[in-house]
Amino acid sequence: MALLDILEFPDPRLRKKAKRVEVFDERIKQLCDDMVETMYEAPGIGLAATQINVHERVIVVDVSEDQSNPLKLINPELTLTGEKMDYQEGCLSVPGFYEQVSRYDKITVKAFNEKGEALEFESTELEAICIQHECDHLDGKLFVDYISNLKRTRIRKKLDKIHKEQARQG
Ligand code: GNR
Ligand code: NI
Repeated sequence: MALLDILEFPDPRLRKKAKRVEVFDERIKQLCDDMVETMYEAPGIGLAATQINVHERVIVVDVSEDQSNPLKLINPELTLTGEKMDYQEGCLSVPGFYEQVSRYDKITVKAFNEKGEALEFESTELEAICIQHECDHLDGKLFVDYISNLKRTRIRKKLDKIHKEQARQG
């Protein structure tokens, strides 16, 4: 297993659209395992491959308290149902900033597991929010795209400054 570096906004690589996984092999299993380890270490409740600079349609999610049951979803496709609800979101790629985002509270998920087996299930509440957030990453979208230009610019400037300081310190 390995811990992977997480890209941070406004890194342009976070804007790339991920490609579908075509081959379910040992490499994909290893990628899923490394992503789960990286998510738990962060800690976060989800991670998309885009965030670790792998532009393939793979996400991992675990909203449980005890970090015992990671969902590994490949080529996920969502059907949005239910009603929209506001929730204060954060993102490992936008560290330290939290804003209200409106998402559907119920979704149907079609995906493949790391063995290439088809899955279909319903998801609600925080898990549904997280899966929508992760699927956005695969299309190059971030939660800050849903907030005002003013707020997004402020966040970008603050993170730019932090990144410059980090670069100076090495
Ligand atoms: O850890 C995370 N918490 C979170 C909280 C509210 C809505 C979405 C998330 S996902 C985030 C981890 C992350 O950045 N995944 O891409
Ligand atoms: Ni995120």
